[in-house]
Amino acid sequence: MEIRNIAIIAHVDHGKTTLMDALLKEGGAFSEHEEVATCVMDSNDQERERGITIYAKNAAIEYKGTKINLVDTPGHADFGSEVERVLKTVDVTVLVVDAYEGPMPQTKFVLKKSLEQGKKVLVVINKIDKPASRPNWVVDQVFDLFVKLGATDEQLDFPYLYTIAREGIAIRSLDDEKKDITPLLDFILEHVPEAAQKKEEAFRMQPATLSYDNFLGRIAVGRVHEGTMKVNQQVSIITPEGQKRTGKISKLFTFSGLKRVEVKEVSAGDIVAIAGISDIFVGETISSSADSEPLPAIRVDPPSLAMYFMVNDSPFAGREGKYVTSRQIRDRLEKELETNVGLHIEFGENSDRMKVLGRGEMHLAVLIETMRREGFELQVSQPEVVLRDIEGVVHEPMENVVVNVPEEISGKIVELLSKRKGEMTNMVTENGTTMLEFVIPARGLLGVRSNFIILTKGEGTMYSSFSHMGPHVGPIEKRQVGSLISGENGTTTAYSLWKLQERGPIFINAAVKIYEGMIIGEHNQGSDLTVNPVKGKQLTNVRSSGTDDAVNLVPPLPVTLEKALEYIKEDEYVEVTPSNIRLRKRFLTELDRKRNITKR
Ligand SMILES: Nc1nc2c(ncn2[C@@H]2O[C@H](COP(=O)(O)OP(=O)(O)OP(=O)(O)O)[C@@H](O)[C@H]2O)c(=O)[nH]1
Ligand SMILES: [Mg+2]
Repeated sequence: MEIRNIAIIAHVDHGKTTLMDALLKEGGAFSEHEEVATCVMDSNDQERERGITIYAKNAAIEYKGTKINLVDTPGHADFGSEVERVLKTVDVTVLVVDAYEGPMPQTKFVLKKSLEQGKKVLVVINKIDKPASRPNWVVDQVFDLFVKLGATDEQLDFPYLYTIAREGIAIRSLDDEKKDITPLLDFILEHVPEAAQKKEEAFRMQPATLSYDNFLGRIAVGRVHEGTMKVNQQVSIITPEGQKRTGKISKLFTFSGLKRVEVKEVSAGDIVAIAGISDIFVGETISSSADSEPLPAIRVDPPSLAMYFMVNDSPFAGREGKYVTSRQIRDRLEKELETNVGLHIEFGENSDRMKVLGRGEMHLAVLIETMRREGFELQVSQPEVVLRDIEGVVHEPMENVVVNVPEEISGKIVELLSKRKGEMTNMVTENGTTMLEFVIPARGLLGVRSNFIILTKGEGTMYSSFSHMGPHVGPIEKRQVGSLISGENGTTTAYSLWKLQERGPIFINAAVKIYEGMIIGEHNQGSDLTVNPVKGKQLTNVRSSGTDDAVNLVPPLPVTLEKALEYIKEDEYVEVTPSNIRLRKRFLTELDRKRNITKR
């Protein structure tokens, strides 16, 4: 059967996974009466909860006698290198762009990667049902972006169509009848070349992503570039540098609908999954002949953010987690390294502390959350941007940021980002909404999101994506508030929290067990303050009015994992257990903190 291979790429939320739903439905991936959830490809728990795609995933449909391999990719910037890798497995990318928002930072990032790899790009303008949609304007913007990114004349001549992915509708021109998704499928058949089926040559396949299966072990997913391969065959594995080893293939799969289907043989052109090679890694070449040339290396972006994972040593250590020792944490991280390609770990000498390096806050937060759900308990330090020495000069990652906010608060946002060494590169106001573009050190963005949400009262959007490595810009002021720190062990009382809440937002409820050195809230005076949240109301303190004894507690500010990671300073830790996220000072007593002030 003829095969076509495409990847769907876009900025976060522009509708890739929803479009996959529509294609899968039309392509017969579900039986007639099957109840299908939305965004079925987002099958991981955290993907469903966060409403975003984290891992690139494969699926395949059949349309008019042709097999179409589809790869859904994540739009969030932290998972951008995943996109870059899977592009190697397809011939054409489908760039989805929101019909109102137009190109956003990650649109630029993924388009750039596609163009650099010489891919043909088809453009889908999605969400044309949005009342404020402006599809023609978006097409123009996309064209300008192609030009800016140095597209070839051939790439510039990109075909496009319009969709309402959520309703399963595609149309070639805006006044076409809105019927179904088939115009998109025909469009794909028309513009995506048949995958070359070079079956006579020696077998070569290059893993682009890895997954882990309890029964099968490590599974490599990638495209067969040439030749054919049968189960149980001996193969050579060749590293990009040309080193060789041997292995045996135990199982072979191709994709059909959402499923992996076991097959006896695979051949060139198809995207397949291979089990049996326990030490296989992304970018290596699996070949039937030891004499084969390795396929061109796949670049894996170096990590940009680091934090320490530590054994929990708070006074509450070991109470809530199932796995708490450094051995257990270490083993778990080693297992993670097998498949989490963008992750690096420096195990170091001190076995209670491991430096974990990833692609961004979300990348590391997803890992911590996964571990916590598995029963792990640990403690993590403030995330720090990874600096790099380039020709003797310290460089740091710079990000492109695009902000959309109500016009009247744009000034405040400019102030916020400028203070963090952001440079404004563009500002456009239209219909009361201001779009601001900045180039800003990634360091400056750490912790900015919660400020942004407060300033905009949730009415703005802010997206960022890696731009380049630039010379270090010097110190950046972080948060201007200090922490309210408990000076006592005990149980919080409503009365004391009520007294404390005028000093800043409180993170915890009444009747919660706390320890000395635990952070219970923010101090709005900009400095750390040790307080007593366990004090009860003194019985002798009789009120003259004698009436109202009830205290009015403001509900505590919920501390999620991401919020906690954004919040902490260099002398603070996040304590993560299956049931709680706590914030704490590194040094628990006030005396120790004073003594160690210079050691930070
Ligand atoms: N109005 C409208 N909303 C849509 C349309 N297509 C998708 N959406 C909505 O847009 C949101 C994001 O859709 P997703 O398909 O998850 O976006 P995505 O590109 O896969 O996002 P990431 O995987 O996080 O990068 C969802 O709430 C969808 O329901 C559309 O055609 N019209
Ligand atoms: Mg998605």
